[in-house]
Formats: sequence, C-alpha cells, structure tokens
Amino acid sequence: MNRAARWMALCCLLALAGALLCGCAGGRPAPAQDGAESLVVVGFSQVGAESDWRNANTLSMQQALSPENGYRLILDDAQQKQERQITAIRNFINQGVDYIVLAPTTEKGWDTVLGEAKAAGIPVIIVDRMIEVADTSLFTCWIGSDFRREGDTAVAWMEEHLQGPLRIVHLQGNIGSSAQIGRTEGLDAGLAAHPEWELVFRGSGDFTQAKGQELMEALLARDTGFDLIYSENDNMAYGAIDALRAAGLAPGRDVTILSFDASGHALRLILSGEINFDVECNPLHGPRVQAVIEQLRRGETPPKFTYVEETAFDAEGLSEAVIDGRGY
Ligand code: GZL
Repeated sequence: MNRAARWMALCCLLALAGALLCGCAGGRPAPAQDGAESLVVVGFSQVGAESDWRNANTLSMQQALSPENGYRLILDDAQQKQERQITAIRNFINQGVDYIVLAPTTEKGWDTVLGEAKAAGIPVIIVDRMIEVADTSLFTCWIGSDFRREGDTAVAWMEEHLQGPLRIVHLQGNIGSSAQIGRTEGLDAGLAAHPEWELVFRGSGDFTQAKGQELMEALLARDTGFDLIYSENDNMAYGAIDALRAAGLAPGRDVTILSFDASGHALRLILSGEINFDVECNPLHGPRVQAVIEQLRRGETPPKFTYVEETAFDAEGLSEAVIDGRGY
C-alpha cells in the first residue's frame, strides 16, 4: 500500500474513532426517537393513595403533566410518611429534574431538604397542604385550600340547621397536616361559641376509611351517645357510615354526618340521605401546576400563594347532573 493510501486509511480510522468516542464519551446524546429529550421533567412527591381525594389529585397531575403536553412526570407515593417524601426529593435532585412538586404530608420538617433543592437550582412548587419554613424562598409558590375556611363553612351549616345541644364525634385527619389543623380549628371555634355543643370523642383516622370505621366501631361498642359526626374527609365518613349501618343506625337520619372533600361518591350519599353536608376541597391541581410551570418557563413570576375556589353541598340543589359535571 503506497504512502498516500496508508495516509488515507489512517485518516479514516481516526475519523471513525472520533465518531465512536464522541458517541460514547457523553457527547450530546442523539435525540430519542420519541423526543424524550425535549420533555420537561417534573418530580412529584405525593402524600400517598389514602383517599378518593388523593387519587383524584394524582390523576389530575398525571393528566396535566403528560408527555402529550410536553412533560415527563416522575411520581413518588410516600405512603403518608414524611421521611419517604424527603428521600424522594433527594432522588429528584440527584436525577436533575427540572421542577419538583411537593404535596406535603405535614407542615413542618421541610427546611433542610428544600434548602438542598434550592442549592441545586430546582424550583419547588407546593400543592394542597401548607408548609411552615423559616425561609419562604425555599419554595417558588403554593397552590391549595383554605382549610380553616372549610371548617368555618361546616360550623356555619351546623349553626343554621341544628338547634340545641349537640354531642359531637370528631374524626380528624393526619395530625399536623394543614387540612387537619384548619378543619379542627373551625370546629374548636364552633365549640367555643356554643356551650350547648359537647365534644364526646376526638381521634385521628388518618384520612382513611378503615381507620374511620375502626374508631366508630370502638365508640359504638362503648355505647357513647352522639348526635353528629364531624369527619375531616369523605373516606373516614364512609368507614363511620359502614359502622353505623352495622350497628342498625341510619346514617344521616339517626346521626348527622358532616364531611369534607365532596368527592363524587360522597355527594351521591348526600342524594341518598346518608351524608348531610359536605365541604368541597378541590383536588384538581394538575392544570394549576401546569400553568405555573409554563409561567416560570416564560420567565414570569407566579403568585406566591393561590387559594383555590371551593363550595359546599347539602341535598338542596344537588343532582346527579351536578355530580357528573364535577370531574372527581
Ligand atoms: C386536603 C387533603 C386531604 C383530603 C383527604 O387538601 O390534603 O388529604 O381532605 C386527603 O381526603 O387524604
């Protein structure tokens, strides 16, 4: 092989080696066939799957932050444990996600891990419950409910519809969550204003149907007299209703049932007369979070705090058509 041919062969080998090196030495990866490289990656630390509300919230986030809309959503279910959320957030940071969304189990204990997200330059959006941090720059914005107002709405209905003495059973959600704190504060204000109202039981059912039923069964076994159940979410109310039925009592008639969330099944129980009043807590945060991320991507600043509009339901004016039109 003459000199020129050798030189040409060498150049070809060098060009081939360069191409191979570039490809496997971490050069910009070839764009994935499905365009995956262009998706906005969002790490979502979700409380769990404890209730209809939570499942509707998760579905709303998945539908909004979908690949069709330009997102890759990484969902982590913390099974109602804050330490699992902290681990999930650290994993999101290590994965280099573009945004972190946190639906916090409780209000306290977020300063350190959100400081790590801030140091990594990853914006954090808080949804649903509130967090309490020393430095509010640790999160970009919060979207959720006014839980104290929800409690006050429930008490106002009690004042309007129930006269005279009331023996109240209070089923609380996860202790330390802002949903529990606000709804409990509302009832406590009512108790302070109404000496004729008596709190005969208060305990946490962790927002789950099983624990709601367990608490009610224990109360019935103790033959505790009560007139009203103030259940801080629908799933605990479902459990209490099952226990009342098993004891031969008519929920909504023998015992007034007041609940929170206003999920579809609960509203149908209002139609059937088994729940008397239900305060809405809207879970459909997916589109709201999507809108915030798109604002941030445009370089705009979203409001720091956004309270979602919410209403409440009793049998008056409620119909299947209203329920079908609500989305959860
Ligand atoms: C309220 C939410 C609560 C719901 C429960 O915003 O955090 O958690 O009321 C859910 O159903 O488990």
